[in-house]
Amino acid sequence: MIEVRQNVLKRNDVVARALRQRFQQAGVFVVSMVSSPGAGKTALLEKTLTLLRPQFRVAALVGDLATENDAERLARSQAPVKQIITGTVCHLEAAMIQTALDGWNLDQLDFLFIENVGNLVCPASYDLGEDLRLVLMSVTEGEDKPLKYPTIFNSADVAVITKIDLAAAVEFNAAAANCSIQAVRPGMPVLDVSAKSEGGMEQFLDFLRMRRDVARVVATSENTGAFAAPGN
Ligand SMILES: Nc1nc2c(ncn2[C@@H]2O[C@H](COP(=O)(O)OP(=O)(O)OP(=O)(O)O)[C@@H](O)[C@H]2O)c(=O)[nH]1
Ligand SMILES: [Mg+2]
Repeated sequence: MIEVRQNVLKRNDVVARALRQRFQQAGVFVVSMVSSPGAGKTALLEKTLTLLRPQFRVAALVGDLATENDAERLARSQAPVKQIITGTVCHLEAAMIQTALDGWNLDQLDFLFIENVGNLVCPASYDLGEDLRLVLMSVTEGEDKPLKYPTIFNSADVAVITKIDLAAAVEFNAAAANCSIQAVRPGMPVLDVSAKSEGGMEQFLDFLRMRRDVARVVATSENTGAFAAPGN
């Protein structure tokens, strides 16, 4: 049983590595989102696609066990969107991303977003070739979630606290949440957003733009020894 699982993960890593190389060659910055069901991935992503679209070429893949609901919501942003239906599988795998990208020209994209299946356990083990993994945690879930699900927080680069418009109503303790995050992953950047009120959205988008700029500079210097100018 352990051997089978190790083989599956190894196979996933091989595909993820090939994807990462492909993304880098195409110059597309790939951001994935993981969280518990209902933490606000689709709401944040719809807002993000809508606000980035005037300046950047954006697209999204979204995974769910069933329904095209999220793809339909994201398509309201006018960005290209594809739903990945996983059936009984509780996470996305690199091979699913590879298949879903069939027919898409990555050279034509600046940002590709991947919304994972809502689950705080399974997605942690599967690299999708992304540049940046965001773990979302809504103010209604309780401040101790990072302590209870450390692996997913450890697999992510940034923690995003969502639904901050509800923080006062649920007596959310931001200091305690930050303590839980830092206990599991010291130094992890934490951003606060509300897709509803748009509080924190500008800082969130600035962060994404800045990380894309940094990735481009690093990629260019690795490839040529020269530096790319930051910006669009
Ligand atoms: N008040 C408030 N509600 C929000 C916010 N973001 C999302 N919601 C609500 O939370 C619920 C779940 O949001 P979704 O965006 O569907 O969450 P999700 O993480 O994509 O859910 P799954 O894909 O099912 O895992 C919906 O009723 C949203 O309207 C927010 O910033 N503030
Ligand atoms: Mg969703």
